[in-house]
Amino acid sequence: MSFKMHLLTGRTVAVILLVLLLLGVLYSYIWRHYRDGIFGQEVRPADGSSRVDFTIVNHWFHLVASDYLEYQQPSIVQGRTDVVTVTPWLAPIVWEGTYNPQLLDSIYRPQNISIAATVFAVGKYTKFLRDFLETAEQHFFVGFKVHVYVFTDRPKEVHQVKMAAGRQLTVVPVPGSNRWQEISARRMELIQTLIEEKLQNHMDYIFCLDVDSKFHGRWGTESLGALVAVIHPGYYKDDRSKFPYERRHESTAYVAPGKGDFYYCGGAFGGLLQEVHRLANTCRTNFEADAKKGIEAAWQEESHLNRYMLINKPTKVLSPEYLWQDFKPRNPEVRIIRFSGVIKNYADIRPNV
Ligand code: 5GW
Ligand code: MN
Repeated sequence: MSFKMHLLTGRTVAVILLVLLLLGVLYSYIWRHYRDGIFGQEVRPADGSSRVDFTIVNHWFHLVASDYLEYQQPSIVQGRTDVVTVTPWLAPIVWEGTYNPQLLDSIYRPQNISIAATVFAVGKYTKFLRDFLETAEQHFFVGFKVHVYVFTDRPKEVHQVKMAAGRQLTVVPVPGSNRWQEISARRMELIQTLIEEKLQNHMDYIFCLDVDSKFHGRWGTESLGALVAVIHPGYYKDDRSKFPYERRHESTAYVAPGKGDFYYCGGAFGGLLQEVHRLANTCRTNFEADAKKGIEAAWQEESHLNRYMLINKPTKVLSPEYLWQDFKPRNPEVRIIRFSGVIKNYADIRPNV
């Protein structure tokens, strides 16, 4: 009896020791990551001095500027007065003249950030790819690591575009469809799975863009944020009662009268991977819940996006400079058009539904 007890105790002690050892390994592993993530990794000057210049932390919380860059003094009393440059929840609204591109690039370049972009070209929409891709080379995060993902049912029609070093393109084959509802619903789902299966741990930011558009001016580091939305060019001077939100209670995209900040466009949004993943997942779930009840929101995923952004406030808002429409004359407060939807012949490109 006592011998048996002794044996049991011995084995128990061994198990406890093993568990403690495993916990120790786990603890030090977690702690190392936690410490680097929270307190950062100290970076000392190359001259061997003991001075700590800065610490690399989770990059989106900490902006490190170069000591050597000279730039114009920012003013605290003068700036643009013809437009609003901050939301009531204190997110910047990005307009030309509110930021210094050289300063921003010098902050983000050492962080070696990478940006994914998704674009869908299903059916005849492949004809927009060439201009989209070529102008992206000229204006979209020039000098940064960019990975463009083209989702298409016609991979053979993807134009070979010469891309600069550090930039690449991946074609993802998807089934074709004649129903816009299906293409639209799948967009969010494909973005979600792309983040889960391909981008997690490889990319920092993602932007999801319409293909029927071209870049005309810089779209760069000034657009970075956790959750980024673009103001729709068609409604930015309108009263919220005129916004084309989904107005039926039965829809999960419903926005009540008297609510709403801005009307955002479905043709461009982005942010940190984690944030866009959450957005895509939420919009897709709601889209599917609506579909089960036979409801299609007024402007499909754009309606769901607007509902999402009403509750989950974007941390950065891009002005209509970031998605204009070619058929619209440029308004004076829009000093530069950076990205714009081309004029399209609907009968020519859209499937007959
Ligand atoms: C769009 C409308 C009706 C039927 C089909 C489509 C469609 C959209 C399509 O056949 N193929 C396709 O790739 N799309 C993708 O969805 C494109 O990336 C397109 O830019 C995006 C949104 O559709 P748009 O650009 O026609 O919508 P608007 O509101 O910008 O005119
Ligand atoms: Mn479009």
